[in-house]
Amino acid sequence: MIEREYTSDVTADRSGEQVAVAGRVHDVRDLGGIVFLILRDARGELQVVFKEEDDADLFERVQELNREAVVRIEGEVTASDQAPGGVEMVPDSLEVISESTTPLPMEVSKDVDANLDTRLDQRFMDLRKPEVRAVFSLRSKLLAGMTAWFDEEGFTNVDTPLLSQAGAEGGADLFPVLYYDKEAFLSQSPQLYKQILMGADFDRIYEVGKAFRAEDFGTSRHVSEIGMFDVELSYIEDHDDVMDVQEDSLRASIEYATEHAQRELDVLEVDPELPDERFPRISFSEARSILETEYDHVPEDADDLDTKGEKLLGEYFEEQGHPAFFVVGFPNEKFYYMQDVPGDDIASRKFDLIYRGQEISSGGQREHDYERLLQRMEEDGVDPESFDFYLDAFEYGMPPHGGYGLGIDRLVQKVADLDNIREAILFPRDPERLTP
Ligand code: AMO
Repeated sequence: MIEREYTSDVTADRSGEQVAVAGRVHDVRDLGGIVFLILRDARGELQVVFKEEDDADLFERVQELNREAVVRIEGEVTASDQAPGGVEMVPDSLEVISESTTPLPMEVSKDVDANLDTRLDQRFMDLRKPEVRAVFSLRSKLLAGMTAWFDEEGFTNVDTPLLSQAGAEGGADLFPVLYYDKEAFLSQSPQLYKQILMGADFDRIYEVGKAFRAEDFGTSRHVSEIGMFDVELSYIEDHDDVMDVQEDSLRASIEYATEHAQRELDVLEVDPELPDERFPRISFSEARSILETEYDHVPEDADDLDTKGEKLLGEYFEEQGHPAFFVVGFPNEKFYYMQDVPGDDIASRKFDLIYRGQEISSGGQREHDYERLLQRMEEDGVDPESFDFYLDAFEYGMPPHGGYGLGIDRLVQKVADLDNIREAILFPRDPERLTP
């Protein structure tokens, strides 16, 4: 490894010590006879002061540097009241590791705003901004906290195929791919495989994977390649058991992030801490009636909540101190695999989790009865013959089970309080974007 310290470790109390730092030339300010170089590395910035009278050769070389060049500087730590963070460095040597061309395709400075398209076009440069990269360290910690919870609770981490012959949830949103001489599809959900694994006695599983949806939405909450945290568990009493898992794991994830990503949360100026009370669980009809009586809003589709409806309900519960809540029992649930129990006082055992005014996860109890599943498929116009590989797992005995899919990108978007889901994805894919 190249010998260096992070700028965040170069503190005023180390005044007088010799250190080496490496990173980018964030800025060079020439004040005539004195040049301030701001060096930026992965963890912060450090001011390095070059004086003509101290070393004319170094002074000349620093003036030739372009912003964003990669350098390594050795020198002495000096406490200084005028310097940012009360510390600066007086250099002994300057090594240019990699030059940068000028002009830059976009500014890395926090004070210069670029629109989202420009930022995504120049993503490598955009990601050099600490506040942009912070989103991804936060994302990493949220996932670490969540997977740690599932490992602790005895769930097995699985991988299901991304290439398949048939889609899990119907045809329209599938991306076809050429698979040798046949047509195959990118996975839109690991749904069918999660359930097959329940039929294979995996008991409790989770998968951190990808889902692909050829949806033609140009919204701030839809993308075509989705980060998905999928969960499935057996021997549940009903959908409430699944919601418990969803809530507890989300709490663990956010708690872990507040413990291990405090710096990132500070940079992003957000505080995702959840209240101690359990998330409210309201029925679909209660949700509709709150919208109608409190906001005079009636979503167009009688069987669903629209984006505006989710947002308004979010405001309603936020005011009562609940950033997250479940809506349970969607009528005419379109997925054949969801359980619809005759005589239930709710329409279906499907739930959505709404967090900060946006659906971030969806799941429920599944139909585990082979005959009823066949019937549901036929009612929905799904040809059971194309799903033999799935149905076989039911024919020979299937425990009651349920699960959910949590949209990781939406979770990160909401925790980091980002306007657009694309900001929560390193290289987002949408109908208009396939590069970089
Ligand atoms: P669903 O289709 O509701 O359910 O998806 C689950 C979650 O995935 C996220 N999501 C998306 N995020 C960004 N862009 C999209 N285009 C997009 N589509 C979905 C959302 C959503 O809540 N098989 C079921 C899950 C289950 O029941 O286990 C499913 O995929 O956060």
